[in-house]
Parts: sequence; structure tokens; C-alpha cells
Amino acid sequence: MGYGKGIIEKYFNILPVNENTPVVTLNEGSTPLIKAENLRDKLGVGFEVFLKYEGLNPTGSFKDRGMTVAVSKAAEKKARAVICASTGNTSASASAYAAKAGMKSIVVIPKGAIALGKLSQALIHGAKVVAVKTNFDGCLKVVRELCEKYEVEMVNSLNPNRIEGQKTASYEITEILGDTPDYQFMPVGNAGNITAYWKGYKEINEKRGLSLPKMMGFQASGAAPIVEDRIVNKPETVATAIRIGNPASWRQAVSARDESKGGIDSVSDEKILQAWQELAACEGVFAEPASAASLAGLKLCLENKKIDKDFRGSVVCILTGHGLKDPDRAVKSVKKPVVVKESTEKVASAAGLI
Ligand code: AN7
Repeated sequence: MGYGKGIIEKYFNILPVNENTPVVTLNEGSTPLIKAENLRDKLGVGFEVFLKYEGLNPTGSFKDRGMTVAVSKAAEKKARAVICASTGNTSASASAYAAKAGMKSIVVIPKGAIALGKLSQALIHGAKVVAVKTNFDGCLKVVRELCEKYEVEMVNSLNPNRIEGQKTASYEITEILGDTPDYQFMPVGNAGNITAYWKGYKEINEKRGLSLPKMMGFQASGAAPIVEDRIVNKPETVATAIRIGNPASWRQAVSARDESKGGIDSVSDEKILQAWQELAACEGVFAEPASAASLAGLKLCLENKKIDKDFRGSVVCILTGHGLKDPDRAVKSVKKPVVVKESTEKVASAAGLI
């Protein structure tokens, strides 16, 4: 056909769809698995490091894998509206897929706490955007209550169709590597994605006998309920995507951690921003800050010797969202451009050519 395939077409047999499901797709998935050789050299490790760049999905995050399935199933049920609570990316994805399906979308976001790029997406796709004076956890509570009272389809990761769609990333990684990775590092917020990947890897293990990767999840230290084993009432982090104090899939994340003999730990904002700049400057990959929790986590495990730097194997870091979602953070975090008069000499001097 030559138009590229979305994940429903590519993985029809492992998803909860049938011939009667109207496929709502923006050709999500098939994102690159980038070999991070510069980082590998910088870290001085013996294993291969790969970056799964999920920021290259149609709306700029991994949510699209889940959303194509959730919105297609909503269309199959003839739902007229979808609703979600969001730290930003879910709202961007839900509003785009709802637009494609000709459905109404309602997104409930914490006021003043989502990155500008994500807000602009929800608005341009025509969602009804409601900003609530609370945090993500408060928004999710309201959305759950609304779903009990009104005829709207919830498309947060509590919707099992989201998990089904997102598990396809495990299949893609395994297809490209020709095997499952030894370790997978990823950020954890509401914990739907770690749940989805783990489901995918377990299916692959059952079907093909390939070994299970160790699942390594990372929360920001100001928003680390799973690590601290308590609800965090006022979660705080620069990585607004994962500013979540009471993850909906908490139990499933703990199972993924324990069954895989992996770990869930926290990384400071400073370490997240450092890793984020490193990804951009060393590998040419611009992810959003929350995504960099995966690399910050890998570095933490090397420091703690939780992972042997000389082991020969493969490590995948999931980069969940695109850096352009949050350009303010980049401009705030790095050196401002030099301003000079229009003069060849002045520009040459400012550019370090002379
Ligand atoms: C870039 O959009 O929760 O652990 O409402 O946007 O599956 O929640 C986003 C989460 C990681 C964490 N990286 O994934 C939302 C939302 C990015 C994200 C996560 C999110 P989960």
C-alpha cells in the first residue's frame, strides 16, 4: 500500500480488535530504536545501549499506541465522546484521535501544570479543555466520577485497550533486536506504560520462549510514591509528565518490578535534566524531560553497581515523548544565544571561528 501501517494493522492478531472495528489510526508506532554509541562510550560500558524514540509517534508520545486502540474500540461502541485526565500527553493524543474519529473529546488537566506544546495540541484538535485547580491525581478522580455518571468513554490507561495498544512497543523492540533486551529502563508516572511493556514481554516469552527483560522504572524524587510506598499528596518535579502522586496502575508496576527481578527507584530533577541535555547533545535526540528519567536511571544503576558495566548484553531506554513538547524548559536550561551586530567579524568571533 505504501502508506505505512498503524499498530492495529501491524499487530491485528494480538489486539482486541476484529473485522468490525473501525480503525482510527494516524499511523502510529514503528518508531526508531537508535543505537546510542556516543553515550555508550561516554558511560564506558560493555553493553549496547538503545533508545526507543517514542517521541516520533504522530502526536509526539507513546500514548498514541494505546489511543489508536482505545478510540477505535470507542468508535466500535458508537461512543460520542472520550474523556481523560492528563499531565499533557494523554490529552494531546486523545484529542487528535478523537478528531480523526469525528468524536468529541474532553480533557481534564491540572491548571498551570502541563507543558505548553501539549496544551496547544489539545486546543488545536478541538478538545473541550478543562483546567482544574488541583494536580493530576485530583483530575483523575474527577474523571472517574464523571465516567460513572455520564455516557463518556474513559481513555486513561485504566482503559485496558490502552494497555493492549502500548504493549506493541515490546514487540517492535524484540523484532528489531532479534531478541528481548536484558534490561529496559523507563520513566514511571501513572504506571500504565510499564504495565503494558511487561504484558508484551510476557506474551513474547510465552509464545517464543525468549527471556524476560529486567524492568527498571524511574520516578522523579519529588513524585516517587511507588519507591516510598506511600501516596504523595503534593508531587513536585520539573518533569511535569510524571508529576503523579497516586499512580492508577501502582499494583501492576510493583508486579512488573518483582516478577522481572528489576527495580523501581527515583532520580532527582537535577539528574533528569542532566541526562536530558546529554541525550540531546551526545546523541542528537531531543526528548522531553520526563523521558530522560530512563537514562538518569541507567546512570544511577551504574553508580550503585546495580548493573554491571562490563556485562555483554543489551539495554533499552524508552524515550517516551518529544522534546518540542516543552521548549520553555530547554530555553530556560541552556545558554541563551549570543546577540551581536550585523558584522561578519563579530559573528565569526561570537561563533568561535576566530
Ligand atoms: C512523556 O499524559 O500520565 O507511567 O496524562 O507523558 O504510563 O503514566 C503521561 C505520562 C512518561 C509516564 N513519559 O507514563 C498523561 C500522563 C511521558 C509521559 C509518562 C508520561 P505512565
